[in-house]
Amino acid sequence: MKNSRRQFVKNSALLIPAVRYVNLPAKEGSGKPVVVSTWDSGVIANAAAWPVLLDQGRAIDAVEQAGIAIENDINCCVGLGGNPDRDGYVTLDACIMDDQANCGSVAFLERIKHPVSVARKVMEETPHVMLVGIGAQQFAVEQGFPLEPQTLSPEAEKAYKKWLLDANYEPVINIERTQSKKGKGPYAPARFDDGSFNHDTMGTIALDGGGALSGMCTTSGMGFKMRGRVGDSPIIGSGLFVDNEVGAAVATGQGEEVIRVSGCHLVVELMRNGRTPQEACEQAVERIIKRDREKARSFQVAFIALGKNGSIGAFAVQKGFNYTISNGEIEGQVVDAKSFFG
Ligand code: SD4
Repeated sequence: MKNSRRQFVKNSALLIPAVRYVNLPAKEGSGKPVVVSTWDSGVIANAAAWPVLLDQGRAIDAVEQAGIAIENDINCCVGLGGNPDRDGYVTLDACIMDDQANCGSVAFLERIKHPVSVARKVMEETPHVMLVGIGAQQFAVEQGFPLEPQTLSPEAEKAYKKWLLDANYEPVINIERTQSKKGKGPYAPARFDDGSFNHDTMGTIALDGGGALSGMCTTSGMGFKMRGRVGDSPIIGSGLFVDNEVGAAVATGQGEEVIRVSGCHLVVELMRNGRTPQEACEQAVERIIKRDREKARSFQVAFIALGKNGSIGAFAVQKGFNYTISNGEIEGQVVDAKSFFG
């Protein structure tokens, strides 16, 4: 019985239609590449993406490089160095989308260093958009990604042990705390002295010289979350959306609040209806706040957006969100976003 089922599954797999990943040449664009990333740690992401664009590379390759760079940074909040869930496991979410609406995503992925690249493989090598959990891990290993040890980075371990002291389940993230910035680089430290995080997501959107837009989002998600919890970051339309006729947007902050309004799709649709990227980000944030203004005082959500013509917008619920721009005139410049409160 078991065997015949296995045979059935095997045969069905053969029936999966050929991969429908589309790879058309990008249309002629403004010729001026732009890359924008969330947060000041976007300096690391942009530094990896910008040379790809300068070299007349594709936006999709640039944003993937941005994700890889930040996932490599063990001191950052994103990737395997990130905070674990409340059971002590690091679980990662990521997605990627190109100018042809090709997209791929992974969620609840464990022990794989580069979820952004696995998401790209889902996009290019399968007929699907999203793989999760053990299935995503199995796919990653089949695609040649090494299975990393299930350990915490020393900083994450410190933070987890501290959290375990009272194990308070307070899923509120991204409210920026003011602490002297002791970071080594030009950007603020991803962790505070007590081991807690500033943020745990990196989103990058880019426009290449050929006029193609692409984006990616990668995260270890909310620190000390419930096991199995997935936020907005790997959900196309919530954490990221790209429409090459209009623009691209990526989100950070309390994922549940972004999902409720399909945040990034909303930003891009507002742009389609004539709003500038700045106005679109502001209106999407206002939509979130309108639902429950009092509750909105206790969480952070922020969007960045990039228009077809290279114009940039950003807006946040709370003060403290910043983002990083590279566009040929400025390279890796960190800008403070405007916010609804404060
Ligand atoms: C999530 N949006 O998992 C992510 C968290 C985040 O900076 O953006 N942190 O909900």
